[in-house]
Amino acid sequence: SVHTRDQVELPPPAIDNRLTVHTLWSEIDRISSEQIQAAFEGVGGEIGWQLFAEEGDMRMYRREMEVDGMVTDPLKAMHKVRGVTAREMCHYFFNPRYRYEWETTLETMTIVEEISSDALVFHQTFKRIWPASQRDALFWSHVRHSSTGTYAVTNHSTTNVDYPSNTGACIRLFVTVCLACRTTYPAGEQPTRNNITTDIAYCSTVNPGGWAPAGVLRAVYKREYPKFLKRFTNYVVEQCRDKPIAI
Ligand code: 16C
Repeated sequence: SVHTRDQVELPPPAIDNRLTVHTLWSEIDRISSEQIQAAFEGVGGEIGWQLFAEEGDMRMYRREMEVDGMVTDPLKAMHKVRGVTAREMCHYFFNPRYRYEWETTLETMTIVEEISSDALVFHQTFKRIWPASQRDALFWSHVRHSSTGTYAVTNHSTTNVDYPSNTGACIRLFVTVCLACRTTYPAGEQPTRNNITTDIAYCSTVNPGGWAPAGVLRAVYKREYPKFLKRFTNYVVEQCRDKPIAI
């Protein structure tokens, strides 16, 4: 059939009208714009990004930062993947149907609200990191095609009366994540799986929300962020291999 890969569920090329009338719209629009704008900005200059992982085309940088004694090191990763498009990357990152297949830190995921085809609210619980308490997060997630040809997913913590924080076993953490992607192919050619390259910028800031030992936390993210980005990008390449290209 023509809908071999649920074409209707790919990230839409324009913002869904149902999102622009939602109470979260102004926040979602502002934070997504800021994140996408900053995503491809370089890691040179004075802000002090330190390279901590490098493998093939993947580079990961962090800045050491503490807020109220808690490690909140911002992370920035750059990667290059061949054979898949920016839109496909964002489709697999945004759509909850695939999340358990690539996200290894997850214990549970609940869709709290379906705002529109391009915005959802999630509650997630994560695997516990010994000796800290288990964490959960509540965040909106928005996928968009921006004017510069970039596709991006932005995730940012929010609140919901039905999901109060710090009432059960979990401590609520706070997250701002942006996966921004753009695809290039040789001028004058049609895009195919053999000639496209997608540049990826992944930025993440996690505030643990309560006590967690700094050394353990830094050791965990140094291991987990590279693992995530390699696993996720390999997953998308595998998923797309025999499917028609979605630009
Ligand atoms: O962006 C990613 N995933 C998205 C979809 O799930 C979404 C998720 C954001 C949450 C990121 C916070 C993850 C905290 C995990 C804590 C448990 C880790 C268990 C490790 C296994 C034993 O945007 C991909 C996210 C990749 C996350 C890498 C791990 C980062 C650790 C950061 C430090 C967490 C502090 C926890 C305090 C105990």
